[in-house]
Amino acid sequence: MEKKVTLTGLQPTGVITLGNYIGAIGQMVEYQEKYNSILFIADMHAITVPIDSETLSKNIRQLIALYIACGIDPDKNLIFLQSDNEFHANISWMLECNTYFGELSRMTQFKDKSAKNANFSAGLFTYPVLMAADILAYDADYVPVGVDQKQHVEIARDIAIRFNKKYGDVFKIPEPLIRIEGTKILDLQDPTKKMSKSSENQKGVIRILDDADVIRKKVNAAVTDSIGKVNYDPINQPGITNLINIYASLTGLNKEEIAKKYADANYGTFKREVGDVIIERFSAVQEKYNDLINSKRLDEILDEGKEKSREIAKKKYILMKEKIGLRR
Ligand code: ATP
Ligand code: LTN
Repeated sequence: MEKKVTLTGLQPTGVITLGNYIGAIGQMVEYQEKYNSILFIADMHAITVPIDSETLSKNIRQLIALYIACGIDPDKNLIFLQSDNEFHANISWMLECNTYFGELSRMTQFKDKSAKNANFSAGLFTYPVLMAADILAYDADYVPVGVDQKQHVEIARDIAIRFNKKYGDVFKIPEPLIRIEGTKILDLQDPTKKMSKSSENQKGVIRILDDADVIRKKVNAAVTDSIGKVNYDPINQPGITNLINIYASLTGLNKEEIAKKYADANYGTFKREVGDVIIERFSAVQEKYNDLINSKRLDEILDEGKEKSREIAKKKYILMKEKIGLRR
């Protein structure tokens, strides 16, 4: 039986966080054994908000190195840069003409991000259509994402269904793949907010290249509550629940097992153990990252990915043109 296709992308908007690692990359490391995996860098999405060019190009290289350092195997995954493949933007335009203004206006990410900036770009608004192009060009069966991106995968489905109805069978209908545990890792200082790469408050965000002592400090300073018992309770104990989610995602234990294991422990002890598992996991990643960041191997991986991804997306682009009635 042919393997199913999983596809996901991350934006090069900063050093990836524990949230990205758990919500996106960690999943892909598991899936690469089972699926035909495609992992790309959504650099065209990153320019929907202001970002300076030097930072962007540094982030792109860093993110590729981090993918691999986190265990993404270039022999098992198609790895590429979105901007290396012009068919994404071309396909996106044809999809945009089959997307409603109203449905894009309902996207919560757009509402949140546009509210932060009086003068936001049109790209921020059409962002989900480019994302639909990323997914639909490769006939992805599954799109592993954190829960915040579910709505975008759903709109990709809606657009695909609409396009197929109008023009015939062109796209496979993708499904989001969302893990229950660790699906949304929260900011350690404000557990009502997700831990985000572009967050301004550094203390609440653990980054994959943070030193061990920095990680230790951030975990120790995580906001908790006055209940004093390690318990999974998102409403009354959001901070501790977040730490349980982190611990669960990195150890494979479930939340009941963790609550039981730490039933008699104080928060300090639990935080130390959470810190230990993060430090252990990240120091292995950092070692590999340092070997890779300046190596030629990275460029070879990108060149290969560019060629292969263009080959696949071009086929879909030509089929779309033909179905729409444009000259092939
Ligand atoms: P930004 O701050 O630039 O919006 P981000 O940290 O939210 O970035 P994205 O690049 O938007 O990250 O997302 C990359 C992937 O990581 C997505 O699949 C997203 O769902 C997942 N992800 C992001 N933050 C978290 C989180 N806190 N918990 C779990 N998954 C997350
Ligand atoms: N919007 C996503 C990044 C992204 C993506 C995609 C994820 C762009 N294109 C296609 C999955 C599939 C984000 O911000 N995390």
